[in-house]
Amino acid sequence: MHRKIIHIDMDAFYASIEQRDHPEYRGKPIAVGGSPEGRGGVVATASYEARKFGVRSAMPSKKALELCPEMIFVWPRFDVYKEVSGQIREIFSRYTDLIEPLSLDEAFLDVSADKQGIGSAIDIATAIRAAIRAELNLTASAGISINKFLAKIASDMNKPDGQTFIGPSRVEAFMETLPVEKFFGVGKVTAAKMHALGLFTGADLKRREEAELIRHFGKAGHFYYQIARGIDDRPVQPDRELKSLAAEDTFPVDLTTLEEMAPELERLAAVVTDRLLRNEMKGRTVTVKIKYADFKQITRSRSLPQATDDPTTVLQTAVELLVSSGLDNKRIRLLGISISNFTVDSPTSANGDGSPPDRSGNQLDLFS
Ligand code: DCP
Ligand code: MG
Repeated sequence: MHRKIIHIDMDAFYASIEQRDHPEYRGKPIAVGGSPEGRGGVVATASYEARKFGVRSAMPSKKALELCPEMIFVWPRFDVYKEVSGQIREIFSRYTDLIEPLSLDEAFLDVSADKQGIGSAIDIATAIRAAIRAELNLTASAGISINKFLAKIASDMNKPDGQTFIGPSRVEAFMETLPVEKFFGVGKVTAAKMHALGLFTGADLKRREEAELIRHFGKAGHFYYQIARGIDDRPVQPDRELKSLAAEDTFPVDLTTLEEMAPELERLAAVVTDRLLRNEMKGRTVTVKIKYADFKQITRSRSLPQATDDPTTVLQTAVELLVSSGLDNKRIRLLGISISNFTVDSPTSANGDGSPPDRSGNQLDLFS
């Protein structure tokens, strides 16, 4: 028996809420986030009208304005987004007790038990999206399949306001044509390495022995071997708690000097603190992970007197930890920063509704 997994993702989440609440923004290109004049202003998300101009999440607002001169910039209202997030979760809970939120606007649902006796996962997804539209005046997209990996990919295939079903009989053919870039956990460096090995699609991966994939990719090799066959047994975990947020990067060429490493740490610090900010979390412990050219790996941690979400503080701590690890004659192939020991702004949890916070970008989750 296959499981029935749904991945739901709201369409242009922050922007759709702003358009719903401000009729004058409807049908217009809007960007939620920092203004183009403000220092460090970036777009959190853009309405679909704005995306036609090429505007994307995380783009500097200045660039967004260049691409789309009539853009309306809207200051985010996180309290409202959290409230809506709680409302969509309440809708999910009518259809299943197994809900794993990934961020404010995204969750996995295991609907195998079919709480309402609706009959099919496709119909359950349709009902959930209809309820979101009717009650909240917002649209969501859904992916329906036999596991998390496929459901997540499917929810993106018919966006906005659509859903895609990848049934058991289609799984094998679907995985064979899927480009390796779409595989969870495959970043730019891994993709380049796969291409160099002649691995471009799921079919290419499937032709290799598991031992070979593990030799090239370590523990991840096992995951790639399984997923190329459409196998992903990770359960939908309703109350897994987030212990740390991490970002790391493997470099195409080993780094040897602090001058080369500092900009990388700066970028990693920006990524993790951005995630903290998005979840309204702060952490007290900064950990630096260092992997050397010979694959030996160390971590160095320091706890700060106060929890922080400040990129400069995180960067400074990370640089100090890196320097104190000793850089003489070292060749470094990977650097990572993680933040742990969280305090949460709101009294209950990061999302203000008792639900766990965003871990969508937490790559460490996958292979641990
Ligand atoms: N977000 C952010 N910064 C990013 C990416 C996203 O602040 N770099 C926020 C704003 C989004 C929300 O998270 O509205 C959800 O992210 P999604 O990636 O699901 O993007 P959207 O829901 O906005 O659009 P889509 O229709 O593509 O899902
Ligand atoms: Mg979304």
